[in-house]
Amino acid sequence: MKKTFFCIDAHTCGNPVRLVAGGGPVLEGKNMSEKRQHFLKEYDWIRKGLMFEPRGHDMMSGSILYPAHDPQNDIAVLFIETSGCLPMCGHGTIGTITIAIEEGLIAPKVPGSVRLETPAGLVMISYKQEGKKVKSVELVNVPAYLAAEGLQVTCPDLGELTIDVSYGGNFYAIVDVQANFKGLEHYGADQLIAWARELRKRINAQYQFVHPENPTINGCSHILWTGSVIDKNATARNAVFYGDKAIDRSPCGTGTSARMAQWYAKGKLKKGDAFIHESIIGSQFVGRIEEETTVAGKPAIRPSIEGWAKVYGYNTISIDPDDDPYAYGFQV
Ligand code: PYC
Repeated sequence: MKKTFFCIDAHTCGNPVRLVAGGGPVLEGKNMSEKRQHFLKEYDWIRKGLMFEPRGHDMMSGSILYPAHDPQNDIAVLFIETSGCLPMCGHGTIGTITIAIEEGLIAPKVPGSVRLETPAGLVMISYKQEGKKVKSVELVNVPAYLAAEGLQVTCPDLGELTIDVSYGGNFYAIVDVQANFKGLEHYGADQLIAWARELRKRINAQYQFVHPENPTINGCSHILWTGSVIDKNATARNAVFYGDKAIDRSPCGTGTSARMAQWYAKGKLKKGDAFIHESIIGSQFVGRIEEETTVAGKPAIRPSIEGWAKVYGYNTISIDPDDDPYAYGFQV
């Protein structure tokens, strides 16, 4: 049966965000982590239909808003991406909040701030507005921590690599510049994607990553390649691989959080320091360590990430399996 979704499209520093403003399913669960599980079980066809070609593309990413479960909070979000339903998405949060405020989809209790429930936990937002336009969004993320250091894994063509795995709302394998990896600027995006796909498979076959406070968050889902900055004022640059074919066009909010946690654990970044992270296309997020904390006894940080988004389209999209063999999308 044909289903129709009312979507508002934006991009955050270059990476897409498609907010489903109408047509999203009613989900069961007492928090967003449980609702995420319900969506994955019953409604994943919506994600596939709206994210993959022909309605989306390899990098497509989006969200669906739900009422908050705790009356203190303003709103709750489910992230939908080509990669699945991420527990947390930084660029998705910045885009979703920009759309939701500019389009009047939410009315925060305190103007200029939003308490957002995500599957990974509570995220505190502040945003700056000029007239109707949201100029910037800063999110204070869930606690981020370095999960493992100095792991060995063999990458096709490159050979043996030493990686760290860090959590910033998703688990990231961070590939720093080293003898067998010269830096992301030395390789093509297609090459980084092909290596990352294989590397992720090998990392997850050799090692296990489970969030100690929420076992539904598990597995190393993202590969963060590092390299030299374009803008000399930037702290670092990255190319984050996710899904099967995507490289984040934004500097990646959860990836930036994971990398800040890695630098913090190695004594390279301290509370209050700015961390200006550059993406593969040169767009920037500004990160900062807001708080030192712990996750299951491990040193952790609560990072903030600031960026901007641009709303550019209104999209009424139908998914009709009765007369469309590609209703639920495809990948080539
Ligand atoms: O910004 O956290 C992020 C993100 C994850 C995957 C793509 N973007």
